[in-house]
Amino acid sequence: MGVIRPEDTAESVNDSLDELELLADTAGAEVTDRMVQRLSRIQSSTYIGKGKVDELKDLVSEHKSDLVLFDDDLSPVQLRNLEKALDCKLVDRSGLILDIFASHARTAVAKTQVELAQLTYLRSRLTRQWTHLSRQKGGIGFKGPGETQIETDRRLIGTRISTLKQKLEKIDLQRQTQRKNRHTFDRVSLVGYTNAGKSTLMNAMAGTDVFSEDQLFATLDATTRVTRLGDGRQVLLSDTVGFIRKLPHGLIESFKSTLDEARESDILLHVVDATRKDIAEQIEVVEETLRDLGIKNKPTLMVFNKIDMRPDAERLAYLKSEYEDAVFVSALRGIGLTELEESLAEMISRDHVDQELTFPASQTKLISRIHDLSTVLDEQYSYEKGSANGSSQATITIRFKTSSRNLSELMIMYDRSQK
Ligand SMILES: Nc1nc2c(ncn2[C@@H]2O[C@H](COP(=O)(O)OP(=O)(O)OP(=O)(O)O)[C@@H](O)[C@H]2O)c(=O)[nH]1
Ligand SMILES: [Mg+2]
Repeated sequence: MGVIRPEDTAESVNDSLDELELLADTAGAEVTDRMVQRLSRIQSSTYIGKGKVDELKDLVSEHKSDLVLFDDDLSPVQLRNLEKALDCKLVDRSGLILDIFASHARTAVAKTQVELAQLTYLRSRLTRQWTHLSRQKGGIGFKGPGETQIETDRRLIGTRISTLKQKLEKIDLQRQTQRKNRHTFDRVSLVGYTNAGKSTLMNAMAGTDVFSEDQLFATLDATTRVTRLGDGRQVLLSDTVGFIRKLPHGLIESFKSTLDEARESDILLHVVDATRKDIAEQIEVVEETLRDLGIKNKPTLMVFNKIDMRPDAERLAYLKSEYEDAVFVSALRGIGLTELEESLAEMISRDHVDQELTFPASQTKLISRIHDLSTVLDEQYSYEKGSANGSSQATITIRFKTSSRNLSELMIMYDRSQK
């Protein structure tokens, strides 16, 4: 069930419903029919108009459907009223996405993040009359925590949420330490719409074996690997979770640990499925989600993927003129990967800056950090005659090249040492 509001076009709602159908397919449901309603005002009690509810009920009994999926998020009251009126299980878009995340979570981190997102979603839907949740047992709609939490109340959920948050904070700290230790490499993250081919590209570039599948949200946790580019330079490449329209906010927040990888990288590779007809919208959704995550102003290379599938020639020509620096690849067939690596290497060098610093040679920590984080171009010691007692102080002048991100860390250290 989709709704066309005055600000929507019928086409965009249709695209969104196509995607809901893909989501349903990924979750293991078979779609028998779809319905849309043009609405200038959302009905507070049932979201859609009363006449439409009756039509929907007829459709449900005609197909003997087990489930109605709503493309928009419903309030607890709307959910309850509709379930009652339709006498059928109801899941909204966020609920469905959470469900897929729950069944795809493999790693401990992903599982923790999904559980947190589910409970946040659940808590926002708890009302005094929340018995309808018991109907969502089995099949689509809350596997895992949803089911086990049914008998608990808000307070218990609250406690569990803080436990999970603490657990994730601990993981964040560990990951931060790990990331610190591998700072010398430039960091590149693959971002993009779900199913664009990020994991396939990761596997092609870094020789990894990340699970990739024609499914939405195949990847839920970050994988990072050192990879060597054509010019011999080594970078850290990370693959991470994909984005989608109307991604539940709680989910984004819960996935902070996984998305930190992108947040802290030097360069983003924005992977786009060039065969999609709603390409512009997918790009927009990714850019918007990145902004929501506070990931702004990162040097980004656009990578249009799946060119082996012969995307529409007109669209391709448009993309080439609109995104001059973009590369066109097939991650699956290994087409265009050399060009991709060349463009990436060039971007990295562009992001690197020359810097010269002079400070007392006794600052050994700063010296070794500079060596860790940059390519040292020149290093000179000089000895200045000290004052009265004739002691001399050694000064070091280092010239080095590093990424802007590493430079800011070094400058903080340098400024501190000057005090
Ligand atoms: N024809 C073709 N298919 C591709 C290409 N790259 C990826 N695919 C297919 O597209 C589907 C999705 O690929 P993934 O690498 O899992 O995509 P992803 O962006 O990691 O997706 P999520 O992790 O689910 O967000 C898989 O079936 C891939 O085989 C390509 O260059 N050409
Ligand atoms: Mg993936």
